[in-house]
Amino acid sequence: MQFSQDELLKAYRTMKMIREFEERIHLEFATGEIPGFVHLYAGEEAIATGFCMHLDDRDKITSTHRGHGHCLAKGCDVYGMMAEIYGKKSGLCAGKGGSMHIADLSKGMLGANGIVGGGPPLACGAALAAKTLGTRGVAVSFVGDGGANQGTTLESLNLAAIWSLPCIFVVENNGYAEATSCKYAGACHDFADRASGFNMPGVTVDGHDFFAVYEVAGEAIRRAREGGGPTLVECKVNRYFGHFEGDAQTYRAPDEVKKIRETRDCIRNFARKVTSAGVLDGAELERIDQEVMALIDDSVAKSKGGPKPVAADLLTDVYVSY
Ligand SMILES: Cc1ncc(C[n+]2csc(CCOP(=O)(O)OP(=O)(O)O)c2C)c(N)n1
Ligand SMILES: [Mg+2]
Repeated sequence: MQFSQDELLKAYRTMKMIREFEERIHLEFATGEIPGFVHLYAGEEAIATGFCMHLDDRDKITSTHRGHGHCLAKGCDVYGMMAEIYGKKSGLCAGKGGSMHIADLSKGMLGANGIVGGGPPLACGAALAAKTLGTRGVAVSFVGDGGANQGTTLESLNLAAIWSLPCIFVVENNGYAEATSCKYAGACHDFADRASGFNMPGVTVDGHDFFAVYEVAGEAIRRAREGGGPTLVECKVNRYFGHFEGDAQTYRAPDEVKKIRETRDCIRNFARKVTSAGVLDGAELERIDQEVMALIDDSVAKSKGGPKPVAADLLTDVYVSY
């Protein structure tokens, strides 16, 4: 294995943090205490983790409406995120954004995004800035299969190619855009095939396999940093929960998710691989599980008890001065 123990522990911790964060929000949302809409990333953890492990604070990411996993993997604070989702003043956006608008520019997290296909043009801008300033930074744009069919994404692929931008487009193809199958909605079923139309490399990877994602991500990010231009990566994956919390999911076979959880789960397969190779032992992973659960418990308790923004906060953070 090419990984140090610390790297493996970091990968496991990040995936576990995302999973438990989402499982907990699934339970808490049902109580009615969380305002607004929530879209959960559970099942797709290996993608955000495999990409963001190659990035640092000078690198930027853009996200989607299903953004919690991207935020956590890019280093956003768990307490700030949880409070934001609860609409509380201590949230990363002072409780004024909620689940779909979590951002932390200090971490290079340019924002979850309620506009499907809204991220790729922002990533082109971030990549153009990095190229112009010579920072060797890159921009990674996560986009869904539905978002990949938006004109904004196709225009961004073209722009990134003609300007040879350090930009990586990551299509998280979870098979559905809301309730619509991507087989129904798309003329082309393998998004990576589109890359040749934009004269850039296109790669397909199993989005449940952390090790495979990490390798593909590393190659694309290295190429971008070295001035080799953009890459389109398609990750085939499945989401464990509905499109949004409350979705009855009548468009899915009843045991569709159960089978995937049993056989293709990214965290379970990661744990099996590293323990059977003898590089980590089960006790180390259990210690991380407990640490993650304690952090999430505490962040939920603090978020529930925290103050909400007041009316006077309404007109702050509206304009930015440079
Ligand atoms: C421009 C725009 N059109 C439509 C919507 C409504 N909408 C929200 S999520 C979604 C589906 C997105 O599917 P996909 O990109 O595959 O992401 P996933 O939910 O599967 O992660 C749609 C159509 C929107 N938010 N923005
Ligand atoms: Mg989708």
